[in-house]
Amino acid sequence: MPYRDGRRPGGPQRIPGRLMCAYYDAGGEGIAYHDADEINKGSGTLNPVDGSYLHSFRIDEGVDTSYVKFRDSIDDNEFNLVMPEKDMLYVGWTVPGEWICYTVSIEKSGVYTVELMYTCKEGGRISLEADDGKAVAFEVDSTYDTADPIDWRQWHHWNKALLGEIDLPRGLHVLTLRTLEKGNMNYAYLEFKKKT
Ligand SMILES: [Ca+2]
Ligand SMILES: [Ca+2]
Repeated sequence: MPYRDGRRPGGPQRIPGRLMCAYYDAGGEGIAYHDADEINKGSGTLNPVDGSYLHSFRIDEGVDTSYVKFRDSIDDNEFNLVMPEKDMLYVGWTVPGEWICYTVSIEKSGVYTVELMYTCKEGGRISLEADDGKAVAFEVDSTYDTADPIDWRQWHHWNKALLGEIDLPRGLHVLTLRTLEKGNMNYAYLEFKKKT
């Protein structure tokens, strides 16, 4: 799947389907997102400023973004529960109280299952809400593995899990993803499937 240029969002993401978490809306702090600080701790900080697309992705924004690295057993490690896709962008450095907006085009009203491709160092809790509707909270299971001797890699144990269900309205809406508890999670994508 080709990645759109997140700096110029190419229109709403579609539901059912995969919602790429790094492709949040334009508009900046307080409008499209709230982040704990103004720095992107991935692009331009952890990842060097070298002009490459993945290293400079949304470099001037507060949301912290990085990408799946298939080298040195960073993200291609033996502790993954589900292997992520190489170079897949994700939102990391998540802190409780942060939120991110996504304009979505929803094909049909109804109940959708929600899966998350993620890492989670210590368990956590997130929520989703459409427009100013009722937020639905989801528990996120920890991917911490005591067998991994490298402490920083606890942020790189990927999993894809069914979080639960959400009732969504048809048409164009704004979904808000909130980090409620604990943080220390990386969000690659949410996957929505219509329940029949
Ligand atoms: Ca930040
Ligand atoms: Ca953050």
